[in-house]
Amino acid sequence: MPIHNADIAAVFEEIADHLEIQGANPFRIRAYRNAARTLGELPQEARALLEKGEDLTRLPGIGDDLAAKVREIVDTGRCSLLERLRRELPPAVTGLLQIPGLGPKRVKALYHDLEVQTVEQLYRAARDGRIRALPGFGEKTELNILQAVEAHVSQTRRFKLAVAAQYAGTLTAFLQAVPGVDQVTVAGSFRRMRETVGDLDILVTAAADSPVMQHFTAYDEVADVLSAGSTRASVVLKSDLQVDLRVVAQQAYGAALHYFTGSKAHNIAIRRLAQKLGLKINEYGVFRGSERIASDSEASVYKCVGLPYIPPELREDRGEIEAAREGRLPKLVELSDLRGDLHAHTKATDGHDSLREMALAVKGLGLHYLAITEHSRRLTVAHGLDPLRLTRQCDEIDRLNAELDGITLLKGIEVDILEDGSLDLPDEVLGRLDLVVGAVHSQFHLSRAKQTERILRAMDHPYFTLLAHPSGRLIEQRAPYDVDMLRIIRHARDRGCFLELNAHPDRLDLLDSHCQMAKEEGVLVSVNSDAHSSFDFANLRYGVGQARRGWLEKDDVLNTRSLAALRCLLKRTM
Ligand code: DGT
Ligand code: CA
Ligand code: CA
Repeated sequence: MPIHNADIAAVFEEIADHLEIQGANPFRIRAYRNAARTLGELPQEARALLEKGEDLTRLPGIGDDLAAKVREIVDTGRCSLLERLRRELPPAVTGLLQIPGLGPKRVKALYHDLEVQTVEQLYRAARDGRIRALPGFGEKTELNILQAVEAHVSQTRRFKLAVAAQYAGTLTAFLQAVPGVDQVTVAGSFRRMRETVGDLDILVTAAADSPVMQHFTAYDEVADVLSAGSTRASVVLKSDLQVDLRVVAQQAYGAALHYFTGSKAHNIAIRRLAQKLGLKINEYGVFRGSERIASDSEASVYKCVGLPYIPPELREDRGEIEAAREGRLPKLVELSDLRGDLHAHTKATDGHDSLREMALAVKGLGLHYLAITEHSRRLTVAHGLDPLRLTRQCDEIDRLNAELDGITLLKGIEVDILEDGSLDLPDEVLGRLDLVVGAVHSQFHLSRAKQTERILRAMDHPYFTLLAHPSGRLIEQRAPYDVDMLRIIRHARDRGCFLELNAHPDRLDLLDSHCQMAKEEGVLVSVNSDAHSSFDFANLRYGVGQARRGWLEKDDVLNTRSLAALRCLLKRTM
């Protein structure tokens, strides 16, 4: 069974949970959590890196011991440390840590004193009033636990796009190899590049006698078969990700692809259009009476309702149908339009690779420039730069630029925006750089008025160029901070600044709706990797996906500009 990064990350998280309940050394616990994060965020499969003979200790937070564990998991599908820990404490117990309000101490007490091992047992113990009697719990805690469990079970899990992409990649390759299979396409929210997906919807065209269904339900990673017929099946993978499979005839491929790509709201709007024209539309085709007038391609389906082809990322019933009808559909930006990247870190701070390694990685992708933007001194956890270390890095960049061909490093900084809107480094230091990326890394809970004012004041600095991850949200982890994004975008326009669309799969920030807002206000957006290692540039494709969902065209994106044009734009006009 192929091991994915998310599987390895899950092993490390579970080890950390066990250690936490045991009360182990906090540094050791953190090492596992960090390693889980590194693997979870890694765009390339660790399995593939090992096959290529890459040294995993080059990854952030992975030392010899953890690299050996990764190899053990990839090679054997098992981890002996985790198996030992599971013998000491049943694995479901660590799952209790997922319940808000339950830390390791409480989980340990619940297990030892009440023999609570699962969420269901926890629920019963709370309902029966057995928890309040435990030392350090009480009636109020018991009630909180009861409510937290109820909220927890009703929550449906969604997967980040980049994580789903790993499962989709191996599964589609597997299906593609089944005899008689022709096309394999992942449709649904995945194809629309939504930041998270609820499940995968896979469409297959195959010869009538192809054993694709049998192969699908017998796939190694399947944990549970929910349903299986001759043309459709649903399974749940061991990762908990559900996959719906549809097998269709080649001549109905376009209609089926359109139907299963969605969104549902878009489909309903298209169907309404068809009805007005006296047509019927479903997953098998477009029909006039009993005659099928279109079905083989998506374009043929759109043509029947008088529309040009609409790219999947736009299909959310957010004005794309009107735009298509009026010939105003955007020509969406593509990954190959990017000329450079304006946000990256090196091992001078919390990155993992050297300036040279980062430059060569970017050059290898066909990009022409890369801005090095380390954290500033305030961010001590990231070992942020003070003026002296920044100056030294600038000298090193000059030396490298003189030496390297075909790639230019730009001098930048990701400077902290302090609570009053001042910047974490003096103007004369910032003035020597090619660009200044400003970021909020603290005080996320200010009022809307204060948070907005803070960012506006930061943009007033003469050298401020680009606002990093403008909403501050972390997908499914941290809500955006409360700001008036329209005011920020308008201020950026007035001050000649730009907004970042951070391509990190946990961020994808600017949000798609704000991309549209920036475009309408005439503010350019920079799709940046925020790379902390040379592997991370692969995330740019998710940033471009989000930009496309935000209707952005090549001209709306700052880093599609040539280096010369970029330099002009970075020179503040005021
Ligand atoms: P997800 O999985 O929650 O991230 O979102 P989707 O969009 O992938 O939704 P899903 O998996 O429930 O269904 C896949 C596609 O199938 C959906 O985008 C459109 C189509 N579809 C599902 N249910 C309906 C329906 O009731 N009517 C129509 N017209 N289309 C539907
Ligand atoms: Ca889906
Ligand atoms: Ca589905």
